[in-house]
Amino acid sequence: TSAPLELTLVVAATARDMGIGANGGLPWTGLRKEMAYFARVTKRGDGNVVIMGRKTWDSIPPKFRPLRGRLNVVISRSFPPGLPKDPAGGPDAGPVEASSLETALEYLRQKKAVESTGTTANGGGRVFVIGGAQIYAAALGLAEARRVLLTRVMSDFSCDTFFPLALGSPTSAEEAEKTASAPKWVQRSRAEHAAWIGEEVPEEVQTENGTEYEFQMWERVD
Ligand code: FOL
Repeated sequence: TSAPLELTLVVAATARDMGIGANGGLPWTGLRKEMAYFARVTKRGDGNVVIMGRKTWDSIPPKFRPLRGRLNVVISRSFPPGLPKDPAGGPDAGPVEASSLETALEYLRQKKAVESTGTTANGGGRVFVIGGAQIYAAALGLAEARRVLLTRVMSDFSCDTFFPLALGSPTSAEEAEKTASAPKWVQRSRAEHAAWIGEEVPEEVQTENGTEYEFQMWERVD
């Protein structure tokens, strides 16, 4: 009876092995413009949501959390089971505490349903999954996961946490065999990417503090 909730994963990962984290934080420091892109894209529009795991929440500097201008949903198995409660407080209240990704999505679906009756605002925006590895894996197992905004970091960094999907790495025949039935992901053009995020996407490789990276958008086709 309502449009299915769409999930967009947002991630920065090393090109070689999809590394996303080290020692509880990001593998790199000082990619300030990259982080600014993350903030702009997840904020643009009204009523956007960021879903993250508890370890990712802990990794965000306290002065930046909850991430401003977005409804923050944090997932931990140690939160009470069942439908999460609305957060107390104003527009930057939160976070919403959910015991699983599924209950988080159920909460957002209800919020959307309520919103469409005109009873309240919020919940009608884009839903971004911002990590970490366990939450990305759970999201990628759902039909709702439609898109990945990937920042491909060309430099190598030592990582202990990895994005659980290879995007844009050459696929061997054996790999192709075992992934034949898996969802197919395709990279969208720079123009399609720009249209979706609502801002220009630079064509050239970005460099900050000697680290090269590139902004990409991937979509699932099935
Ligand atoms: N996706 C991308 N593209 N880059 C990332 O760095 C990234 N990081 C996470 C998830 N997806 C990502 C998870 N880690 C903040 C800190 C860590 C973090 C996510 C967000 C954070 O403090 N964000 C602030 C911006 C602060 C600033 O401007 O420096 C925010 O308001 O979003």
